[in-house]
Amino acid sequence: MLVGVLLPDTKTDLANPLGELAALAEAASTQVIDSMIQKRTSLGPAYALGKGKLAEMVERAQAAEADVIVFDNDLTPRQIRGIEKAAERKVIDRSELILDIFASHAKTREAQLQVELAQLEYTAPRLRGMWTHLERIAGAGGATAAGAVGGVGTRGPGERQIEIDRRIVKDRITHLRREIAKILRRKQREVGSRHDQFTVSLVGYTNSGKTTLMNRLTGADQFTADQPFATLDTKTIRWDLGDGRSSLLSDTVGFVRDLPHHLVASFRATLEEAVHADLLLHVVDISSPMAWQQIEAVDEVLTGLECDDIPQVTLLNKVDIADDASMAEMMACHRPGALAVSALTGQGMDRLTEAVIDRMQQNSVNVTVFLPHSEGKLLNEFVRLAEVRDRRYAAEGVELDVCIDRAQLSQLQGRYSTFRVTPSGSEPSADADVGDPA
Ligand SMILES: Nc1nc2c(ncn2[C@@H]2O[C@H](COP(=O)(O)OP(=O)(O)OP(=O)(O)O)[C@@H](O)[C@H]2O)c(=O)[nH]1
Ligand SMILES: [Mg+2]
Repeated sequence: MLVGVLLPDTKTDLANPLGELAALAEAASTQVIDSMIQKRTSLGPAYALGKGKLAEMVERAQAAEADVIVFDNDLTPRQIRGIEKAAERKVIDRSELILDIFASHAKTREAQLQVELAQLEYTAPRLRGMWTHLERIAGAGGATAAGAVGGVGTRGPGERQIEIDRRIVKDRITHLRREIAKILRRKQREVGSRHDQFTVSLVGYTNSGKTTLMNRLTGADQFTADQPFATLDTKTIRWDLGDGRSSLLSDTVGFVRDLPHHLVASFRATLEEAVHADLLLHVVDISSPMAWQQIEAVDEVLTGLECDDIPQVTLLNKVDIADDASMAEMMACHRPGALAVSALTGQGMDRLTEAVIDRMQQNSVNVTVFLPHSEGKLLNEFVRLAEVRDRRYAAEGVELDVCIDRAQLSQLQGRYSTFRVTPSGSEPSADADVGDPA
């Protein structure tokens, strides 16, 4: 059973306020049998809902034989406890539901570790609540958890159990943080090693069509589905832009409004590609009546990740099924350079490729290239296309410090595989002899 408290600042679709929650619940393999909403100015401290609505909810949950009640809001341990007691049913909040989907969709070790950390961090502060709850239930008739006699409301077995659990959770969190830090360092090295290539990252609200677009552009065959959080890992694939030019294209985990912040923090390694991209393609599902709010939710997460200053092209995806033309017009007005596309039909792909090449051309890099002496033709190309700032001759070849636009560097790399590129200012290669240009 779904329950939503509509607060004045809740950014939901008023025509279908629990639509997104229902999709999330389905992705968590539950079946929705009833739903209700209440408008309030704030969440009640004890039950979130008002007394009358709470009674109605309990009655409906019992009549429908709901196993679990899912709130669209994030609740405090006290609220969860209060509602569980009143309804005699398990209650979970929005963040727990999202964490649950992530946990069930996580396939790689990286994703699994990250979800586990986010789950433990979200649960840890709630442990006391959980145990006092169990202890109270036990005290009401059943045996106590450890079979021991509880003190007069203090330091009962539940209390001791909380301490043990806290320590276990704390140790596990420390271990997970260490493992994830290792993954992050590996990722940073990996992403750093691509400094000479133009990198584009798909970002956007979950289910907006990022993976479908990646498949369309690169010919990949990544899993797509009409459900939230189908993708939880980052995949980076070479994208052929024509004329020998190419860039790297990354697809990553989607965002949702009010994403639990522990989750974003733990998925930092997965988002590494996006954070260091030269260009972000912000994929928007323009057929959704919530497109505008979804853009804002994505921008918010990007700001939190400190990548709001990376150049962005907004892609108004799913134009093939968008029936509200005024929405697309409004978007195009507020997001200059926005392109209408359809990952499904292929509409707008040419203009998208052009826009990316345009960006590449505006983006020069300072690099050092090492050319074997046999590549006289390539040397001429660099002299013609790049600004050569220094050259050093060595026994095997010549080293050039150049400023060149990414598109051209990418094209040369596509045509000649024989030269080495390093960022300017890094260690010069051992055999390069600094001397006068001949
Ligand atoms: N009609 C239409 N459907 C699309 C288009 N692009 C994607 N879809 C559908 O939208 C659904 C979601 O697509 P995905 O590519 O999985 O979306 P995503 O952004 O990768 O989603 P997550 O990985 O779950 O965050 C799928 O059912 C796609 O077939 C489009 O241009 N038009
Ligand atoms: Mg996807």
